[in-house]
Amino acid sequence: MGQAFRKLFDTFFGNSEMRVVMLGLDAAGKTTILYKLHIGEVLSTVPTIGFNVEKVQYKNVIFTVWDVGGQEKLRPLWRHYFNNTDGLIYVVDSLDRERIGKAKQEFQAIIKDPFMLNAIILIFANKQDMKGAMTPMEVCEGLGLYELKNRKWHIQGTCALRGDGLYEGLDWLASTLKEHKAVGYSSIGPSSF
Ligand SMILES: Nc1nc2c(ncn2[C@@H]2O[C@H](COP(=O)(O)OP(=O)(O)O)[C@@H](O)[C@H]2O)c(=O)[nH]1
Ligand SMILES: [Mg+2]
Repeated sequence: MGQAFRKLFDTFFGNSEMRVVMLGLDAAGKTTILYKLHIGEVLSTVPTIGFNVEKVQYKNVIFTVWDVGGQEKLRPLWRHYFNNTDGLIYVVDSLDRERIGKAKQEFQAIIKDPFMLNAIILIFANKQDMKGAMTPMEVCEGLGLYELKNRKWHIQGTCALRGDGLYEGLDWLASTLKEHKAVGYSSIGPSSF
């Protein structure tokens, strides 16, 4: 599977730097996804600012990953990582109906951040292998995606353990980012906020 991802990244990302941030509540499946991609060594660090950040880089594509939720005072510090984000991947544990409200609250705060206004949004409705999991459509409703205006987003059901859906989701992300770059989307952003 790693080879397939590398080929995808080579095809779409070329040599321009791409920054992708992957977020979600703890236990959503982010670390599992990062390892499943097999695109490089996952570096895990706890910067002095106090939250665990995982990072993997494949050529010019940089993924940074951390848990959100329950640490409002840390939010301003995220900006350091949001800056110049091209793509946001938001991972949801589709089995966790109890915390879908919390997942929504965090998601809405993230995408409204001025530094995130340019980012296209890929949602992984993860753990689709589990009986009783919310469907991608239910996750869509749970996060309030239908209310989003002027944002490019896409939802993909996944099973990170098996790798199902990951390629399809990243394929959308990569091809949409390429389109965006081609039309110079960066004219809308924090400066006009
Ligand atoms: N059944 C199932 N379990 C998963 C899936 N993805 C992740 N997990 C499990 O969920 C737990 C949390 O995953 P992890 O990647 O550590 O979540 P993170 O906190 O978002 O990084 C682990 O026990 C994983 O094995 C999935 O698609 N299906
Ligand atoms: Mg993790």
